[in-house]
Amino acid sequence: MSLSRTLALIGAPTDIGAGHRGASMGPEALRVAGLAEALRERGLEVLDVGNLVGPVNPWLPPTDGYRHLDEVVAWNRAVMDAVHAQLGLGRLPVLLGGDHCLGVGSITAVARHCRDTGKKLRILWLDAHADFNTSSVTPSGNVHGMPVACLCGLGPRALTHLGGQAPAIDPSEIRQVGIRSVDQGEKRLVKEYGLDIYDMRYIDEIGMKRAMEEALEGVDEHTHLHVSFDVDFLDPAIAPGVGTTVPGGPNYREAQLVMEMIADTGRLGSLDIVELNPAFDEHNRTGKLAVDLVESLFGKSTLMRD
Ligand code: 4U7
Ligand code: MN
Ligand code: MN
Ligand code: MN
Repeated sequence: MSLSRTLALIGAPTDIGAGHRGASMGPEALRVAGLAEALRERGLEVLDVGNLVGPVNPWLPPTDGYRHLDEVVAWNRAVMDAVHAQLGLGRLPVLLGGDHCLGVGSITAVARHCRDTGKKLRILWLDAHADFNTSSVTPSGNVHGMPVACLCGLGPRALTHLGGQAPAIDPSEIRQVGIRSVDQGEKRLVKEYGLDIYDMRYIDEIGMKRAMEEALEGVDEHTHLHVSFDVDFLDPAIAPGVGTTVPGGPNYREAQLVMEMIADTGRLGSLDIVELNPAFDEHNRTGKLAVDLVESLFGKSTLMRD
């Protein structure tokens, strides 16, 4: 990533795919925590393009295995169009979620951009969850538990074909890091689709450094690296401000190392920051931590290499 590249912050204030209300306040919490200022401090040009608009959350039970599918699709269309437009302008889009269902729109746009520009796509999915549920196996009907499946062509047509063609991505383009909660039916599906998962057990055994080296293997100058950062990736002891905490996540130093190693590749091309839920936070502590980590993602902690 060259430092002259302009970042475009795109707010998507919605919790339409989540199981708890409040991720809709995520974009503002990141702004209040000083995201734009911190990145400008790093010498980056940062443009906050404001918030997208979409339907309100009707907060209804699932129909046919999905909650709020029409509204989820509407938000994802808006996200896909905004992300694709910013990529076309040569900017690095930073999606401020919002819940993780928005990963469908964001990554569909990034995948299309990669096809248009002949880049190789590599997605790093930092999350406690695999987000590979379908309407038939989901325990909740919440679409934030389904975006990876949708991107791989498994899900409702309106989401799998959001960008016109399906699947938007191939499972071989994604690496999931930090996973420690996968539902019963979901487990079978991730195996069937051959997802490359660096779960916490594996990270405990080989260490974060080696896990990240493996996850980043093959990333080169032709690669567009997309990071989908679900804040519940982090251990709840340091990041309580999310709707779906799972104990046993990366600690502060491990999370920093993840961001630093991604920064070192120089290939970061787009970013989602999702699932931050200020309703569960303590004085925006988790928002501030997310900003701190995103600073490292853009090279802050590589002191010895500047
Ligand atoms: B997130 C869950 F059942 N798997 O599908 C589901 F545990 O984007 C949680 O990773 C999904 O935060 C979490 O509802 C979605 C549940
Ligand atoms: Mn997620
Ligand atoms: Mn998650
Ligand atoms: Mn969550």
